[in-house]
Order: sequence, then structure tokens, then C-alpha cells
Amino acid sequence: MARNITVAAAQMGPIQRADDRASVVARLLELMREAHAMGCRLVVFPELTLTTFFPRWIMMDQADIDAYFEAEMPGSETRVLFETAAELGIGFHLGYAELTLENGAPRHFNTAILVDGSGRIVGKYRKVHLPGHAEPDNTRSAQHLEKRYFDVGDLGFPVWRAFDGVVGMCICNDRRWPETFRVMGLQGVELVALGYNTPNTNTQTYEPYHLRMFHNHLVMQAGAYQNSTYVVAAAKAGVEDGHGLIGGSCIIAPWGEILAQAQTEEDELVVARIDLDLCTFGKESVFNFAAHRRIEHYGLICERTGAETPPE
Ligand code: ING
Repeated sequence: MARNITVAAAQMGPIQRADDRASVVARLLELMREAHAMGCRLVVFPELTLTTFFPRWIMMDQADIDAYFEAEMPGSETRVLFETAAELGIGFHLGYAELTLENGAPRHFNTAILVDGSGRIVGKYRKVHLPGHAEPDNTRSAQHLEKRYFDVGDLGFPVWRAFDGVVGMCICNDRRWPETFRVMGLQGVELVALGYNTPNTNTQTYEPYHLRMFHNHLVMQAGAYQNSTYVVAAAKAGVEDGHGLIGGSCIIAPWGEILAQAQTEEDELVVARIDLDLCTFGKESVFNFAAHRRIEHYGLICERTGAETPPE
């Protein structure tokens, strides 16, 4: 029998540096209610979806940086998301900047949570692959200071039984690394929820605009196909204080095809009715890992971080 579930990628249009959380939460609630009205059981919001993409800005004062972080989740301004989810019986995935104390020391993570239809936090993920640079780089047309503002995620790539299936999460740059999807694939993942903030230009060299969107979909379609899992991906899109972010939010099938895709760079719901049972055939045939993988030949993947080429 089918395991049908209707899901949504809730693309967010731009969030300006001057926009307050209350105005953003109001937009998120509108998308959540629209998703519920369309029969969705899960709505996926983007990475760092409560504020502008602040890693594009140089900030030297920790208080200025911490203003973009959530010290509690739910907090006073986000609790209404959890209450509304429980009222409607819809789950959600939310990306945000997490400030937490560990052994008395502050830790800063680029985090995503999975919340079920009763408003309970089912799982948490902290971004592992932090792109960009740690020191301001004025050779770039815009900064990308994720290595400066965030610690490397320390939770691995877990999956959870939720929404009648096996659900995992990753965040933005994580999707460009096949290891991300494979570690979840080795845990039987059937739906990967992810959000992204992807600048629409390469800040280091000329790159044709269309390649940004091509690479965005390429890596997610490959991850979906090679692990026979759905991918529900929500962009923060549009121009934030003069800096453009691509859209392209989408829902991808376990055979790699895009089932639904955003048409704008604004707040937009991308919806599809999916059947989680359709992950099974790929996992039992082409990507039957137990039958086909040869881990005795894969050692370098975990033994070597950077590439080492043979001597001349
Ligand atoms: N953003 C970008 C992303 O991985 C990036 C950074 C863009 C890296 C293009 C490489 C190429 O989509 C985040 N937030 O990771």
C-alpha cells in the first residue's frame, strides 16, 4: 500500500537586514497556513530563515553577531510557529542560527530542526560543511563568513522516523558533498529536508548565472537518485540589501526528477503529493547498498581530507 504524504518547500523571498523577526514569522505563518490548506503534513522552511543572510556582512563585535542568533528555540518570537503547527497538525523544518552554552562556553551553529504535527521537536541538525572563509576577504564582491560566525556541526547526519517515513536533514552547502546524502542513505533515509541561501553570483570569479541554478539542482538530484530518497529543498531567494540569492526551491523524486519547482524569487509554496513507498525499489535494486557497495575500496574517503596527486 502507498505511504502518501503531501509536502511543501516554503520558499522565502528576501529578508532585509532591517526586517524584524516578527515580520518574518508572520510570513512563515502565512506559508504554514497555506500549506495546511493544501493538505500538507510537512512544510520545509529555508536555512537561517529568521533573518537576512548575515554571513555576507563583516561584523567584529560579538554582540552584533549574536543578535542574529536564537538563544532558545522556541523563543518568545518563534513560539507561535510551534503553537500554530500543533493547532493545525502540520510539521515543519526550520533553519536558524543557534546560540547555545556548552560547558559554560557559547557555541554558535547553523542549525535546522524537525518539528512534528504536535509541535514537538523531533530532531536537530547542525551544519557540517561551512563554506566561505573565516577572515574578511576584500577581494570578494561580497563576504561569505560562515567559517567565522559558526562552529562546525557536531551532530553528524542523523535520521528520524517521522511523517510515516525516515527523515533526514542537511543545510545548504552540505548538499554539494555526496558524503552528506550517503551517510543518510546508509540509514535508509526517504526524505531529506534542506534549506539554502545561495548567492546568485560567484564572488571570486566570473560564473555564468545559469550555472548557479544548474549546480543547485544537479547536486540535489544526484543525492536523491544515488540514495533513492526524496529531497524537499527551500530557498531564501531574491535581493537582500542589494545582494541576490537564487530561488529554485523544489521537490525531487527518489529517481532524481524534479516533481515541482518554484517560479518566483518571492515567498512561494512548492507542493507535491509524494509516495514514500516509491523510495523502496531504488534501495532494493540499483542502489541496494548491501548487494553492490565495496567498502574495502573506499578507504581514502575517510582517511584523506584533501586531495593528494601522484608525484611528477
Ligand atoms: N551558500 C552557498 C551554497 O553552498 C556556495 C555557498 C555557493 C558555495 C556556490 C559554493 C558555490 O549554496 C551556503 N549558505 O552554503
